[in-house]
Amino acid sequence: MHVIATAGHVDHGKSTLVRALTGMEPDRWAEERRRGMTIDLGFAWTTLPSGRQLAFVDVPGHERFVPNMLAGVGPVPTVLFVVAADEGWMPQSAEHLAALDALEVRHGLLVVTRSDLADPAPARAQAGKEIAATSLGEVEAVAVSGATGAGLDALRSALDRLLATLPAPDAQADVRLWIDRSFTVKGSGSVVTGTLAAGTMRAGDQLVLAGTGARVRIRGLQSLGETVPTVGAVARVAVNLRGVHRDELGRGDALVTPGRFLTTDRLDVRVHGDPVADLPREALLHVGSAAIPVRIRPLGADTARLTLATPLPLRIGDRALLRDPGRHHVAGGVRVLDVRPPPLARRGAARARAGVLTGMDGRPDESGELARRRLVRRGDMAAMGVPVTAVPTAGDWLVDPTYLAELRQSLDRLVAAHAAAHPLEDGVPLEVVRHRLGLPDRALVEALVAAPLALREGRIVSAGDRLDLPPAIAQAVQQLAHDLADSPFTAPEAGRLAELGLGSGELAAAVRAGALVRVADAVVLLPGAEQAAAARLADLPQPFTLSQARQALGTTRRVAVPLLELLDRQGRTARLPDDRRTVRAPATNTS
Ligand SMILES: Nc1nc2c(ncn2[C@@H]2O[C@H](COP(=O)(O)OP(=O)(O)OP(=O)(O)O)[C@@H](O)[C@H]2O)c(=O)[nH]1
Ligand SMILES: [Mg+2]
Repeated sequence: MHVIATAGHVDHGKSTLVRALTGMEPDRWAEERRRGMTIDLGFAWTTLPSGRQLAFVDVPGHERFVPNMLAGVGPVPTVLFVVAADEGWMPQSAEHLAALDALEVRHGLLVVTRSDLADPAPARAQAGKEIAATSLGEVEAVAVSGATGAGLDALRSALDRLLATLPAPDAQADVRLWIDRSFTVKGSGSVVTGTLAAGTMRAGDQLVLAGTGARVRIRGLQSLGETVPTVGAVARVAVNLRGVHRDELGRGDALVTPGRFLTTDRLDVRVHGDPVADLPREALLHVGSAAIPVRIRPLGADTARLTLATPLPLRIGDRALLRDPGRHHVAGGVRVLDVRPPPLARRGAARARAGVLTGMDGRPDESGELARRRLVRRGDMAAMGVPVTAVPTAGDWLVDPTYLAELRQSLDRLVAAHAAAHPLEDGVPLEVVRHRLGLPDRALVEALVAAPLALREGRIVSAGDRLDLPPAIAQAVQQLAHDLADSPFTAPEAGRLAELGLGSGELAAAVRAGALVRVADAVVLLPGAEQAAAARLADLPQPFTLSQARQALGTTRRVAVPLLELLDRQGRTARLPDDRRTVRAPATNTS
């Protein structure tokens, strides 16, 4: 199925056209029919000659009802732009088009209606020119008469051609259904409707009502009047909900996949349109079916911080528009750059933030986001709209590699300073380190501990200091140290380990005690090997290949491959997209 929204000035024949195409009545209210004017959104659907189903969201053209119009087009990426032959381009033609442009709607058709009343050519020429200057670009135009039916077949064919060009929606996407209607059905309870732009909904699914965070369950689904078990985007859907009262539901709220969206009342955005300095301090933010009062704080020439009166489930890259309701003016299109921006409390923070925003374009950027945040939960990153490929350092914490290297250095210093200040204590308590490093989770501190540091009974110790190893193992390790004296990266082969009596249990004990470093399952080196390797690699021309690294370290692939991966994880080296690497931080404690 596809969904298309109408747009255009009042009385230009939008509803008449939808009626003629579908045989359904888009003006649902008695008052609308009495006044001959659309007030609120109307819904109708038809099957095109190709067999494609097409649903219409019919919007009002009167200037008083522009908010309703925006709730209709907000979630719908395709438009049927209507201009009457006998009136031509009018104020709400321009306002509707500005809104579509602000929302960056890219797909549509121009329909010149009422062409039985006047030559459609002038209206078509002007509207075509106006539309071509927007995100819609050049669109196909069809002249019709809703009164005589002339041109309707050509319009149906044009609609088929348009739908054939639309990008396929992502059926796996997280669901965010902006609610445009809610009502109660006797015996069934609460029902909401909306346009599903991406993803799939299934009866029985749990969703979250973004406004309250309440969990709700889909009791039943309808699409185009039929009860169905699942609906895939793009589609009109009616959702019968369990566990929620009608009063809690309304236009502008959204049903979202649990855990996959953050609601936010603070956004950093790029504004396309009026210069940011000329924007009013307060405006309405229209996004999806929502219209929320916002305060605007200019940051850069085209960036601003918005504070929303009500939080919304938004993601990086979302498009919205700012409207000055008093002036009937679309002030600008908005692209969301950040849904968890930092506070701007300190002097100079706003200017610094403007500088950061200059480099952001609303496209999800995993490494940039990680570098800016330094530390972020994987789930939060995904919920912000950034697909995650990085591997968590601990738990679900993602850590920026540069920051990770800094943390390791701080930890080294901290442990050394503590040992100097408290010579009789056995290492630093984990919690003290967590606090000093300002980390939110002990698991992160544990992940920082690498040889020659080790974790022992809740404290971080410098493993070289004390080896609580059974003498046999300690002796075997001594032998290994001797073996490795001249070529520290030629890890002992299985045969040599067996010879020394170092089975998997003994190796584990030695690793635990910090007497050995585990690089891979059966690959062990002496403490300090990572620092030493990083130091050697730093002498290579940067970046270097695996084979160059292997030669510099004087070892085999068996050791070099996992050792480099370990260095990557420790933030000592960074892997480039072409698989070459660079050394990141100056190696410390070179042994
Ligand atoms: N002669 C003629 N009249 C038309 C045609 N299309 C619409 N009309 C008339 O124009 C008037 C407005 O039509 P609507 O379809 O309600 O216009 P609309 O764009 O839906 O108006 P709003 O929803 O209020 O913005 C009605 O009286 C229609 O009968 C047409 O093709 N030819
Ligand atoms: Mg109408």
